[in-house]
Amino acid sequence: MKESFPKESEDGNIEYKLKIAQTTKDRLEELASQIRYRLAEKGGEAFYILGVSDDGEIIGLNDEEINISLENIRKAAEIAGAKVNIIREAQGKKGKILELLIRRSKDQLPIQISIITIGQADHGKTTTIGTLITGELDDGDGLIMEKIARYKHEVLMRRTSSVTERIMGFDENGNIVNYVLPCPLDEAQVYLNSSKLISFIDVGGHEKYLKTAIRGLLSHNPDYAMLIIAGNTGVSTMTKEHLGIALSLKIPIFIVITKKDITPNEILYKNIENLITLLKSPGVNKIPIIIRNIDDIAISVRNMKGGRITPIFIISNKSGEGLDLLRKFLNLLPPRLKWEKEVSKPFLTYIDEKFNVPGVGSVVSGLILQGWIKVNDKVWIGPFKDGSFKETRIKSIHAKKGVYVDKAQAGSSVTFAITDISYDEIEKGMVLLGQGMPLKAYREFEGEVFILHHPTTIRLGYEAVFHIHSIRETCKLIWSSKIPLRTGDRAKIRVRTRFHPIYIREGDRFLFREGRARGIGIITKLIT
Ligand SMILES: Nc1nc2c(ncn2[C@@H]2O[C@H](COP(=O)(O)OP(=O)(O)OP(=O)(O)O)[C@@H](O)[C@H]2O)c(=O)[nH]1
Ligand SMILES: [Mg+2]
Repeated sequence: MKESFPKESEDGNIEYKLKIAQTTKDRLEELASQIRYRLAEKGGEAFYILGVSDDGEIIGLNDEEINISLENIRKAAEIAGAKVNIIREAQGKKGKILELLIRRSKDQLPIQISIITIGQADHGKTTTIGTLITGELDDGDGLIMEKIARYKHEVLMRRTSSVTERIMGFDENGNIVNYVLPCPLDEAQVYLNSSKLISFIDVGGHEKYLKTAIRGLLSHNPDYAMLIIAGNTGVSTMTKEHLGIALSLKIPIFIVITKKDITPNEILYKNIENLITLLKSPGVNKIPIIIRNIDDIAISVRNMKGGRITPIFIISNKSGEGLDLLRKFLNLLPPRLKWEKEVSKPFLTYIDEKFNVPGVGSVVSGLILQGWIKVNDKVWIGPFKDGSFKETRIKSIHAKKGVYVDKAQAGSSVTFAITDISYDEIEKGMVLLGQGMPLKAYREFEGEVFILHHPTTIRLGYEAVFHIHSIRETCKLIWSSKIPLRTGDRAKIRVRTRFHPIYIREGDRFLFREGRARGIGIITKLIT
């Protein structure tokens, strides 16, 4: 093992153990409660390394010591309701080192990770998600995308236009649940049989669907972004556009290069070289690693949350080459966002889709950002044009297709059937609020902005569409600490919504766009 381990820290997600020799029942209980604590802290998974001392020294154990330690850690994990997976074996000074992943078992809520898939149209986003979740291969001519596309027009046009979520499940041993089901797309079965769920959010890469893609990025709070680049085409305008947005939202990225089967080697290498230059450039400042084996994966997953390490996978959806490493990586990828502390806050969900379901009525969906909710709870919906909110009731909660639940909490993407409101009254960007949330909408706010790109200059009176969660609202610049604003500028600004009051909080991120202009920022003050 070439890399050395950093010193163990209380809040890190790696635990070092030199060895766990013959143990008493009490010692096992103690180890089990430590595992339980680590799992609760880390969202259901933790890495353990056997054969390494507390301060990170790689010592190694002989076969007998390794076997006893492994057996003991397995027993303790079982007491804690978890399973041990061996990630890899390596050699230390005096013997073996074992790297382990301990994962909560499936009788508890699954560990959830959401990954937004970004990149230029036609580079293979939908196809890559499709081969990962079905285990089948593509024919290079749209086979897989046709299978998993959400709408008929998407199949006809060969282009994703919606924001679609698809789930891939791993069981406690790291096997892919989708592959053993009669139908790998059966979300209910995947949900019920998995210990860890990866939700892929697929967006359209065509420029025409950029605003939908931005809504996907802002309203789904993804843990990571998977940037897809076709090997034969390389980095394009929309690749840079999507990458820029993910970077400004501080979402860690990994890259999948597709179409290896139809790309001559010299073109592939040239395109990868250009990509690496882009990733290392000052504005991007990443550390790319081309993934060749399990060692590269083990190093990457331990550092993914930091956001600088950027793994690059090279695959073919047609021959299947490289997909196995990508699956292993996904199995080991840790959740990044901590939802635990949001659960105790009052309930809040931004509506990002609305439906009118015959026999059911108004149905809305969104990611629960705060709190928890149960069936029959009273909530408020709004704001309406006059800034008011209306009382409604949760009739039912849908966790994933076909799975009804009694309650749901922060971090889950769900669908609610609600009463006393018609489909036409509901708008995307409205919120559902629980007891304890202020029933107040705003027309003005202050924020700190960074201008990513503007072809000329921005002056007072400038108008652009602001995206905040699933809100999309034209706002006007009414004050700025710096006038005019140009590409690369940072400033304090005050804006006013043009048409509707909106529900916002201090600390919410916004992104604005108008033609080719882009800016990103954070709300610092709400103005009444
Ligand atoms: N030969 C080959 N073809 C691929 C591969 N991956 C995807 N394709 C093909 O590339 C085309 C585009 O794939 P999609 O998955 O629809 O691309 P997309 O990025 O989702 O495109 P948009 O939805 O428009 O943004 C399809 O015809 C796929 O069959 C691959 O690895 N090898
Ligand atoms: Mg697509």
